Amino acid sequence: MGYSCKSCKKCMLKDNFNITKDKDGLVIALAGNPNTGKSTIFNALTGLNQHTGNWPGKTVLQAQGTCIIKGKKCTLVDLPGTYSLLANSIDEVVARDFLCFAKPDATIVVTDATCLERNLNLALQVLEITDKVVVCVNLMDEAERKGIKVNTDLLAAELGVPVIPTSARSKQGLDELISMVYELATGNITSNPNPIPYDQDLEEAIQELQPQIEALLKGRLNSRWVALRLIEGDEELLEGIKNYLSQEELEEDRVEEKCAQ
Ligand SMILES: Nc1nc2c(ncn2[C@@H]2O[C@H](COP(=O)(O)OP(=O)(O)O)[C@@H](O)[C@H]2O)c(=O)[nH]1
Ligand SMILES: [Mg+2]
Repeated sequence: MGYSCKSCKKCMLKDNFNITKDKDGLVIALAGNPNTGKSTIFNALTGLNQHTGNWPGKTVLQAQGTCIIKGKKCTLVDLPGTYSLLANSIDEVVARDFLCFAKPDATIVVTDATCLERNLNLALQVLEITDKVVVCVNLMDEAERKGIKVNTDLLAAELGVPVIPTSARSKQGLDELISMVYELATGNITSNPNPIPYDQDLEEAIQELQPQIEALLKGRLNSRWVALRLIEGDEELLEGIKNYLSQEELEEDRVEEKCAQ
């Protein structure tokens, strides 16, 4: 058994999520509704460099793989397909916990161009957790066949994050997708998601809770999103905070250099 520190990202990913990452590598998550083409994109990008197993302690299939983007080794994680991140099912808990606690360097939300409205529900939920998101509008070939036009520039402006159209089965748009993911993951470009406004009562409750949450979590999770979950009475999230954020991590900044691995 090698030495494992609690506070470095590499050990955190290995111990809690069974994800292997190079010290200078990037971690990219793929989220999306079922049947949007997540696995097609994952396979196209990772080829044979992938392996499957289970998420630690869960009977949910885990797929991770690696690829090189602009010379950097990237670990891609194909999250379970979900319609929401409200922890209604074990799949949703797995996807939510990974986005929230593993903090991937970027997340691709794969959507279906033929039924974008339904898919944007999940995209908006991911955007409440992290701003490092590229929305991939996949199945553009199917949309075209059905006479559906998607204005991806307008969608990007509305969401405040990059939007890339793809037809993953024929690998169209995948170069643009990974290029954008790389720029976002390395901080060369920044996104600016527009916060979703709620009713006045809810906004007032959020304003009251958010500063207290921020003082406790010190930016480790999006405090507006945590406030919303607490108002909702999400016990699962409190469990997750207890499980994944060690006291040490809550009290001091992560010191990656300390880790001997
Ligand atoms: N026409 C078309 N089919 C696609 C595209 N991307 C994926 N598919 C197909 O859609 C189905 C679901 O894809 P899959 O990658 O398994 O979706 P997942 O459930 O999100 O992982 C498969 O039959 C794919 O071949 C695309 O861009 N165009
Ligand atoms: Mg799949």
